[in-house]
Amino acid sequence: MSDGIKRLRVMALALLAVAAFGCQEDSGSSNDTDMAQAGGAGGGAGGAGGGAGGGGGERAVQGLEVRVEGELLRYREARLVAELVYSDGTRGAAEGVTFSSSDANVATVDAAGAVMGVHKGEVTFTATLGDQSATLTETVGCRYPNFPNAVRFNNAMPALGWKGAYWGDGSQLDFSFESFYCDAEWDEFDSAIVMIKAAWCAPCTQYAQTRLNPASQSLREDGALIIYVEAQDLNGLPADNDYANQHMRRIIGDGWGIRVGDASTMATVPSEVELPGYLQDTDLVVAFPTLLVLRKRDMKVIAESARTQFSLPLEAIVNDLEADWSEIVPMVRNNCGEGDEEASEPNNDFDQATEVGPGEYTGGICDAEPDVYFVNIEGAWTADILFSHATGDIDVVVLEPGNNQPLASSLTADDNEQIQFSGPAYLNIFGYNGASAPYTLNITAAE
Ligand SMILES: [Ca+2]
Ligand SMILES: [Ca+2]
Ligand SMILES: [Ca+2]
Repeated sequence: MSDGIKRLRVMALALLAVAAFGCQEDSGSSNDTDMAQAGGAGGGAGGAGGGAGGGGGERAVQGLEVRVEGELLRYREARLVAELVYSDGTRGAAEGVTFSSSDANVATVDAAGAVMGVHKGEVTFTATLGDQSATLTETVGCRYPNFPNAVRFNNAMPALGWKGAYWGDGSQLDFSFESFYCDAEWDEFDSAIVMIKAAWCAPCTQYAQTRLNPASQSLREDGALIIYVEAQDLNGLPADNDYANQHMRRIIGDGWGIRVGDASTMATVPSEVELPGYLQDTDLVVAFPTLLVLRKRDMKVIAESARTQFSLPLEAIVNDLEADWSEIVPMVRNNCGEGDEEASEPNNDFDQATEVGPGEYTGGICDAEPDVYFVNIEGAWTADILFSHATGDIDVVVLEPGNNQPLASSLTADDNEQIQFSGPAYLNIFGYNGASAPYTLNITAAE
């Protein structure tokens, strides 16, 4: 396992291929084509119909018919097509038809007949042309989007579920992504934030305590459901729902959000199959914590923490679910003064690390890159990073090459961070979400 602080590996991550934003619309695009063709044909036929209506032809209009093209499903588009039926049994396109829906909470329809499923239920559409009208009663269903058998960026989240999940207040529920996507009871949310964590992981505890839980009510108001997934217990073994509940209660009390354990993960579509450990085994999870943001309308993973060297800017993401979050480059407002940047720049990765021993060093996080120091001390040592949180929130971790899971971390939202470690190690100092500030690094060796 390796870290959520993949954020630090700026260079390596910049090379990650960005998944192409393929537009695999389901029924919508093919219906667009159908409509374009129907519309084209309709131009000619409509002319003929107009002639008939005008009394110039032999056929008389007998009625109007309306049908739906495509499946009526929640969050998907379908199309209403209206045709005139003539006394001789022929049909022709109807021009200038107006459409309406009996219940916009079940499905909406626009002037061109484009239907959007809103909720499961029954709805009646009416097509009107002059004194002709036709109705069609249909049922809107819900079908979870197609998904790969893994968690992948820009793909729909696998349809997982948990029986006996917990809310922060200790009450229980059966939760599934399918229900979240399909059922009106989850209407208050248009996104979900999934934090995949481990009880043994100190950065996870710090992130839950100092970042996510304090922001939970604000994120909720922005329509985001928070789901804490406890992947492993203190011994590194898969944790179940009960363990997740107990552990989260210990670290964030009754903080708002759902708590589940990865040992209790199930596949809920199409059938219920136990999938213990599914999330921690998925390739995308290379470190704890891993954060995912899911967009409800297509259940796609629109942001994930393994792609960025910085923590996900959750507020910004859940407030702009249609934006491209594939490459998150935080806005850095340089808060360094002249001469604050240390002479050892560039020092942005392991290869460029500045070797240091006990002593005091001044520097600054002045851009989006970290400052990497190689602390060359055989015994125990302490690193204190002194700065003003009001100027910029600096965090620090100990990382080793080839392992994304921090060996030690200090990720608070206060002034100053402190790390204790033993033996030679790489210290990575960085700004949280693009923060910038000058700092003093004090390294002391144990007696
Ligand atoms: Ca620097
Ligand atoms: Ca640097
Ligand atoms: Ca900090």
